[in-house]
Amino acid sequence: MSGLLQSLGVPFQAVKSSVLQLLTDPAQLSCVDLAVLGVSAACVTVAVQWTCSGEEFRIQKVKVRADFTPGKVYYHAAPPVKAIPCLTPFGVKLETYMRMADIPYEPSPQTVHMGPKGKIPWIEYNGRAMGDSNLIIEFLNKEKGVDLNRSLRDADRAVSRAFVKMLEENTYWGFGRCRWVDAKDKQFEMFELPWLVFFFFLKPVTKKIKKFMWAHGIGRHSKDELEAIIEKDLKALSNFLGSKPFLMGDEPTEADAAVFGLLAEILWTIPDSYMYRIVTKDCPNLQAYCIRMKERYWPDWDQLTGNTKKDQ
Ligand SMILES: N[C@@H](CCC(=O)N[C@@H](CS)C(=O)NCC(=O)O)C(=O)O
Repeated sequence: MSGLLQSLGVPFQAVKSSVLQLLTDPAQLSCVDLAVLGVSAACVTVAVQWTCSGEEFRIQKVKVRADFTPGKVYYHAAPPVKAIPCLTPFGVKLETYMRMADIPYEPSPQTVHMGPKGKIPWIEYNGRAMGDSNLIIEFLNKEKGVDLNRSLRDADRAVSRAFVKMLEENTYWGFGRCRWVDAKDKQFEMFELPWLVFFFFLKPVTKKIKKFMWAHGIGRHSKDELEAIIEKDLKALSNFLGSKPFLMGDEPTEADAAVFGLLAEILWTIPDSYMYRIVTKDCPNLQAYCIRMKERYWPDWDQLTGNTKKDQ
């Protein structure tokens, strides 16, 4: 170990003296200084690119705890911020599902670690890491003998699945653009995050979202075209919900976790967006639904969002 530190010491000294030279007397920079600065800049660029990219090589084996309690769910996503207990709709969805199904879970510490699929949320269960909210829900249904859809006929299950897929595979991208592109400069204030987290984690997400949206195809539409598509999604959801208390009827079912996950992010994290206007003004039944779900499953919402890491 000391050998490694010693061998790192030489390049570190070289970088330090070249940077000092650049800052104090750039006219006297030698060729060696220029080479050291060039190599350092290239290393930093590669490191930043690597950190911010979503390439396959970032998907790696995640470390799971060795001392787990058998049968306990260890939940990983983004920590609560001022506006919402979790910054990803899929996280709000998974937590809501576990609350609906009475499955206790232990949230991870206040840091974001991507799961086995390079995404959040994910869980650890009996020493295994598992990614993707839908696969996790299917797994927990079997493992814990849960079926929140037991009252549904096959045709209702089909409709419910179609709505969830519309929201997660289509509407979600409209939300992504509202939050990470259109409202990117408001996030710092909105989420009350420590400056470092905001600058190094949240800011680069804008670039990534644009890349993902382009690859999906939805990012190739003009702003007006995209907004018209998303408006149709939200109005379809609102029309189907109608005056029912929950998506599929009088009692909540699995789809409500996903519907609430996305609507909660729209309602509580992008207040200046057209999506917020649709949910609150054009489709007030969606807003009322969201408040109903929050009151039923998130009595600790204010406590979680009031206890963020600001100024730490
Ligand atoms: N299908 C996944 C979607 C999860 C997802 O897209 N999570 C986003 C945050 S909202 C993420 O981790 N993105 C990081 C990335 O794709 O690099 C699920 O249901 O869990």
